[in-house]
Formats: sequence, structure tokens, C-alpha cells
Amino acid sequence: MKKLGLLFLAGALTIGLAACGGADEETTAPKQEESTEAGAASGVEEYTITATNWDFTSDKELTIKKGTKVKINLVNKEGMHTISSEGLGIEMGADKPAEFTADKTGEYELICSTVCGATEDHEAMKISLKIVD
Ligand SMILES: [Cu+2]
Repeated sequence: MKKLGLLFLAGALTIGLAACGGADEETTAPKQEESTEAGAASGVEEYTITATNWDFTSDKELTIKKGTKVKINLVNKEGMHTISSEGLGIEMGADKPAEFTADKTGEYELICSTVCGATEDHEAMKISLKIVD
């Protein structure tokens, strides 16, 4: 039984390493990237989500007013991650931002949709997005 556990762990580690293989060491001081709201001119609120192994380093709670046009960018600082939300019907990647209109109030979950490491690490990557009146 113990051996099996170790084997599983080794397997998980290998997957984890593969996911973040080639990731550059951060040589510059980490820059905090906050979600940014674009000017009202374009009528689109733009957010940027940053991902590392295995965390989202930008805001983990987004609150958006109903009726807002939203664009969400994903920046992978480390590893390969994608984001999806079943509730919102969106799927995005590093080179594929999500654009939608927040037309239904509620609380939605944005999750990492690429198995990017050990299950518990990967499943910890979540962002809550609230659409409010
Ligand atoms: Cu991930």
C-alpha cells in the first residue's frame, strides 16, 4: 500500500514537472498585476488573470456589474493553464481572451481547465466571478 502511494506521488510529480518544464525563473522583482478596468470609452471592462503553478496570482474574486461588456485575458507566468466557466460558457487560453457580456446575475466559477499538475494543486486554481445588479 505504501509503495503504491509513493508511485502515485512520483507520477504526480512527473506530471507537475512536465507542466512547468522550461518555466523561467523570475529574475525581476515580481510585479503585482491587478485586474485592470479599461476606460469607459471603449465600453469594455478588461481584466487580466495571471497564473502560476499552481495559483492565480491576480484577484481571486471579481465583481462585475450586470450588463457590462467584459474582456478577460489570461497570462501564464509559469506553467500552462487555461480557464473555463461552465456557467458563463467561456473557455480561454493565454492567446485566447474571453469576451462576453455579463448579462445574468449570479456567482460563477472560473477554473483551470488544463490538468496542470497533481489533482489537488490543479483543482485549487479557482476564481469566483460575481455578476451583480
Ligand atoms: Cu492550472
